[in-house]
Amino acid sequence: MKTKKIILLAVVSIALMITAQAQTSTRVAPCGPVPNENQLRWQDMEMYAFIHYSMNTYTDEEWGFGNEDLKLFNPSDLDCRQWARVCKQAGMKGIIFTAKHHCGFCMWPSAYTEYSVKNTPWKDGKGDVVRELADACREEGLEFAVYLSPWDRNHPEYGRPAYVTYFRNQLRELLTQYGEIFEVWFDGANGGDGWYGGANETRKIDRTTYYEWPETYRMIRQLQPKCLIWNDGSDRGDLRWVGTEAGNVGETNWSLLNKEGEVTWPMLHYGLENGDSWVPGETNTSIRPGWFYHDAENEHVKSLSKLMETYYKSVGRNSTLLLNFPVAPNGRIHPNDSLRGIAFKKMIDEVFRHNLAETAAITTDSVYDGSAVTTTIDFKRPTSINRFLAEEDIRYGQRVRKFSLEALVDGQWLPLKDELVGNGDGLTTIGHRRIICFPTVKATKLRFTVTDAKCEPIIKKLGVYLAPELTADIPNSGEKKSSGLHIFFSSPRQMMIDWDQDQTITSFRYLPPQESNDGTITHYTLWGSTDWNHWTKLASGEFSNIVNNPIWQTIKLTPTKVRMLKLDADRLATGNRMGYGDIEVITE
Ligand code: FUL
Repeated sequence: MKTKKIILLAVVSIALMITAQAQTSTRVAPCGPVPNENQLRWQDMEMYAFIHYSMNTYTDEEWGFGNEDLKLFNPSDLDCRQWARVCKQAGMKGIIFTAKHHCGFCMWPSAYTEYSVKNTPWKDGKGDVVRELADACREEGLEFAVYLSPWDRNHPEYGRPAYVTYFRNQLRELLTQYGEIFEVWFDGANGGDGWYGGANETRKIDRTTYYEWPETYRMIRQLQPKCLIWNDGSDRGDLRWVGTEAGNVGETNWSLLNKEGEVTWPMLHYGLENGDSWVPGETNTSIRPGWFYHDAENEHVKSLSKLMETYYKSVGRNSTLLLNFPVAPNGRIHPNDSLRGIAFKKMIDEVFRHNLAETAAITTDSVYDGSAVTTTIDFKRPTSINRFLAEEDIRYGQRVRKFSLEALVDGQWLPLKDELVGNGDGLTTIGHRRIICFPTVKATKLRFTVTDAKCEPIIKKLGVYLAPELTADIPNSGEKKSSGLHIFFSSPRQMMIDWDQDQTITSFRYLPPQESNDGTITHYTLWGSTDWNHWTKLASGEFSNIVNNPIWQTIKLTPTKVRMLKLDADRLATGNRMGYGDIEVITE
């Protein structure tokens, strides 16, 4: 009999298709290029934040010209701890900060230029945003990293050799004065024109030679041996851009490139199946349309469903997700962004909380015969599922080229495909993690077959999940009392409100939906918090007679200081999703 039963103790982190030879990990031979220690650690971070904050925040621009007035930088309420807390709550493991963007303005008091925070009114020139953020990250247990733009539209010497020395001097400051740096980000953008110390002209550089990267790389390796280099210009770094800022890498995503030679767009987006070097893709995108904050985008923060799609198309495709949170002119992350980020993390946790494969019976072909190996997950009874997850042990290389997925529904095997992929079934490559989304099926069994691999596959984890339906985005609340509140639904039965500053609240008022009873809350619990971590129950009870008489309901409270509120709909009149006509919060 070809199929042999293997009992899996816990599917989470169990190597499934390992032959006798592979079972002693020390004897497993790598298959092609493999990640180094730094790349392995980085891949496990999975999600980390970008923070874009600079002069552009005050000029409402995406790229500064390099002559922006230093007086513009004077935030009233700059709070790096708030940034770090928000990022942590949003599931980010670290922060990459724009220490210097293309305008050349330095967010730290560099000794090599006058164009920095030291000549601004903020803290009378005594401030250092890089220091404050590095400290805040450490307090929150986050890693810290810097974006240092090679293109500098302020510097008079840009385009000439003296600037390259200046750039390295700045990098040395950042790598020696702010503790451990997990990544350096060297943006390749260069529009040519700039202020350049008053020359106000166009300067062209040869991006393959001008910055003399090999010398800079040597310095980074020496000063910060654990630091990863991201560089989308010329010399290959440790990581690669995925060729788009939209938030997706190719569904086929090899973590390989060639050491030498040109990197074309398809190579960035899909990697190179037979590349000679391990250069994994990092997917970078912003939580709102721009990288920098613009008032006009406050209602265009990405929806929860868009963020989840981004997660599946980055972390779920063997990449990491670098998600940008812009800082507003007051020096804080806007509540619309923080609410969405936090709801995003909550949703990821919810989707992956219950691995249905853990309680299923799993059988697998005991030996890879060179062509295919099948694992069958038997749920024993019809079970609703819509997500499949597989992880290779990438320490031994990225091996799987192609697989198939079939569900046994009503006695028939149905082929499944990745619904987020337009062309083909999307069942190609696995790498660190591959997540396949498909419409909910009620399956008794699921069959996962590796149909093509470079070497014997080493799968270290399998998961099957039922993701909840996503909530609708914030309805436009028009002229209602709630229109001034930052409201977000973090689940169909939970509403969150964030003020981003302490409020002493005395009552909470709820108007049920006026058109029907659908979504009307009959029983509630109201929670308050000042830090997203600790929630205090403020009240719970029923909205009496709300179905027959759908009028404003008032919850009276002893005056309490909160920054955010959470309203749980413990029971609804009808329907599965809480609704409201209006909300009002009375503060002191
Ligand atoms: C781009 C830059 O030009 C943008 O301003 C932003 O920093 C983004 C992350 O990279 O290439």
